[in-house]
Amino acid sequence: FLKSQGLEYSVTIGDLQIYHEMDSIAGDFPDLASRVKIGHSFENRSMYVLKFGTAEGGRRPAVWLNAGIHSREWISVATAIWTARKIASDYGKDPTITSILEKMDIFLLPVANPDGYVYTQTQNRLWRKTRSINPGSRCVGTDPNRNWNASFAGEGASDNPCSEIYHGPHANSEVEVKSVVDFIQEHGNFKCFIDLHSYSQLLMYPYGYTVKKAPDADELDKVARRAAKALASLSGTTYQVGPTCTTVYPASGSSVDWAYDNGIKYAFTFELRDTGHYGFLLPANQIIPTAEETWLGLKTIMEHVRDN
Ligand code: ING
Ligand code: ZN
Repeated sequence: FLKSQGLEYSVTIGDLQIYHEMDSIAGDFPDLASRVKIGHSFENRSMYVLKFGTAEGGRRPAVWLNAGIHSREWISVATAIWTARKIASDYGKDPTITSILEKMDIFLLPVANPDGYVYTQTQNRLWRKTRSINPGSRCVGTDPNRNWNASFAGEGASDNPCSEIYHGPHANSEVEVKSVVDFIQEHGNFKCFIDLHSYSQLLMYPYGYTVKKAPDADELDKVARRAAKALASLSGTTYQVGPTCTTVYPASGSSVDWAYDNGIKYAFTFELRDTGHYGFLLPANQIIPTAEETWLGLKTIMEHVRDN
């Protein structure tokens, strides 16, 4: 997928090349990684997560890494799949990720919106939403980051199916969202939920649906600032840190607000590179640099989760 030093984005061969890379990681690290099907998309594509874990059975405390919920944000998907191989190959070598995996499992969903992702590669590079049909409208798709059961249909979401931030007919109407919700609830021991988006270089925590301060805002702010500092240490990329609502804009029905309100305290959103020069069309030669710096931020957060 990330060809010769990552100088190209994937060209889709068949349907989702990235699923082959997930298989390949699971095959290369059979004692650590496995590919798990958590459901399917509206157009019936499989939804796969990579599970990283060192314990036999049981439900260890777990981290959910989510990417590609908005299909045009390709750097999110690319960063996620790079991160997957990094986790697997650094286990047993890098003491930080090794100690994280001695206590916790990591579940990584690189393509949370597979139909949209394929559509951006074949029809419309800037498609954001799912590809579900809206009865009574010619417009297609729901914003999967407005569809979660967290102040659903509140501020910063639209009831117009033609809007880029259409919340959908009801919470969890999108099968892609419902699949993640069911998996996380069934598991019952997630401590951390991180959603990767682009672009703007922001690191945010709840809430998006209200300007009210989250009960854990002070702790989350401290962790996020430490993570942003670690991220910047690699090559100077600066991130702004704060609650979603006031750092970017009000938005209801988001994944991280749902996670937070359902007991997953460490809920963060990264808005990856850049700040708008290339925007969603970030050149491929920035994939590896983005993934490498983001990894330092992710590790900082997961270390904190490990110790708390
Ligand atoms: N930004 C996010 C969006 O869904 C966001 C911002 C983050 C909203 C977290 C709510 C919660 O609009 C992008 N670029 O998608
Ligand atoms: Zn997004």
